[in-house]
Amino acid sequence: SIVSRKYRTAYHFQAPKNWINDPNGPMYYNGIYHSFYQYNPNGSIWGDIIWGHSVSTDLVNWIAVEPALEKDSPGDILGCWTGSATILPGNIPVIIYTGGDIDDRQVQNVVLPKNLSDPYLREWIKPGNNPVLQPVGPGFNESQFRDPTTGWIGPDGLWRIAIGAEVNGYSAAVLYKSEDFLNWTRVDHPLYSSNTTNMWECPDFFAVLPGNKGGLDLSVPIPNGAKHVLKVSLDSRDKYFIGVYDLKRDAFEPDTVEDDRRLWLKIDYGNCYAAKSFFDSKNGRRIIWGWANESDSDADDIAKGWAGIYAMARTIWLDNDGKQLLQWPVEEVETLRRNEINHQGLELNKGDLFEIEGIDTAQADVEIDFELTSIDDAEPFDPSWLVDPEKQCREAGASVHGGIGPFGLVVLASGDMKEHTDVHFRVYKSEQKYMILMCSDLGRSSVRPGLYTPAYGGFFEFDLEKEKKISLRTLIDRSAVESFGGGGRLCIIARVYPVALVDERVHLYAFNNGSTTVRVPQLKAWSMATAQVNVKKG
Ligand code: DQQ
Repeated sequence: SIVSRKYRTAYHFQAPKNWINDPNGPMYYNGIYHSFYQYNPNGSIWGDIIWGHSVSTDLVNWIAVEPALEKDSPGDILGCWTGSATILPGNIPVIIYTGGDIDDRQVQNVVLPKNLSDPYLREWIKPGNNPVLQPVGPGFNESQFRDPTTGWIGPDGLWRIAIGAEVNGYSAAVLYKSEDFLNWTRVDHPLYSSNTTNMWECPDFFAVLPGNKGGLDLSVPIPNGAKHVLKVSLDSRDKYFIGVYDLKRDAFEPDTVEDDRRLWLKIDYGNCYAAKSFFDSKNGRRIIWGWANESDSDADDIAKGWAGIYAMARTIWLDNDGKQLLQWPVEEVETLRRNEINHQGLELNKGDLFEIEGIDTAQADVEIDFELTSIDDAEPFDPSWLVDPEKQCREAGASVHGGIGPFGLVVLASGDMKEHTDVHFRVYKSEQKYMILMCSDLGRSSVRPGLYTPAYGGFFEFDLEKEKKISLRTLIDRSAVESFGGGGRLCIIARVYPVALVDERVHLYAFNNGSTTVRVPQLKAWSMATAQVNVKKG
């Protein structure tokens, strides 16, 4: 239908049709990027899950090939769930994934490519060893044992993987060792565990060097000075710890852990889950993919005939101070930029709305810098806000005047302004520093009833004395609004369904509703071309 086409994204990853959820086994191998994905071949809601498969040379344009994994063995007859790819010595990729087995248990299986000379690696073979791991052992819960990580090499030359599990009521990233990726032994302690949460889904474990945008390959020994990151998925978000991988104990030790898990850092503060990263050996960077679900109803998804997209592939690295990850859309996405428009030296006074014209405002990339004319009016920051930034965003929406801010972008707005999505900042004064609240407010994103329209948000620290400009980049892609604040310190992807997108031109504005004037030294925006994302030929 027309509605389905209007909300379908033009350059965010999607399957040709039907439901997708978690990204699986992303990898770069012999010139090709592979995206596997949790896929329902029979409809646009979750179920009958197998592994869809698409290939790309640039992470932007994708060709759908046949599913890589079907549920056709006793070890995965109830579903081929999430897993990861690892490149073994001799340049042989292997996938390890969770199967829902014939006894309704969660087990881990491996598959190997049938033909290494097929550039797309279309066919995968299930060796007789499967399942290679079963949920047996003290304290295990056989329906909470899934989502193996990519393998990494330990100092003893053995492979390690971690698996999300519930053990004795704890959430754990359980640790296994193997010489050949087929025969695994459980290590007597987890990589890391915690008693504060539900089972950790989709753990991701990788190494990073502070302030270094280059990624690290886990298949080779990790250089000195590296930090490790453990990402886990829970409470509908991807949360992470930065710490050290203690080689003697063979365990992960976070630098800090807040007791209140609402304070744990997030990969994305919006609609993003089950993110998975991989090392891109072509460009020496680490890339992360996350799943952005729909936020309409099942009935809408059935009517659309598709559901689920991925956030743009993002380069991910560790900030100079080692305290948080930074992310930025892979530079390949810039190949889609068309007809650049450019404004300099704008001034936005209280109540100003500056229309950004001359580009396709339904498919755009916007980069805007904000500079404060004064910081005198910054309101005091209250640390208790940190546990629930969404509440802050809801209560201090774009229309609520503040001291400094809200200022930002209004996107996908109808001509009468009944529909609009607001991405904005507010600046608060904390003891030594400034705290910035970034929000993506969906409260007025659509006049359609029955949609999930939260105000997503998060806080990040900002040294206003040193860094003058607060930057915002927003990728607008029909039903996706993906924003990067402070150079990638805080990311928010949202899904929106404005009616205006279906039958009129949508508008884009920069705005300021704070009492302090803000300058925009630089604003650049582009139309984004439609990428070839799994388009069916003919
Ligand atoms: N999705 C998969 C599971 C995983 C969950 C099933 C996370 O393996 O735990 O589709 O979204």
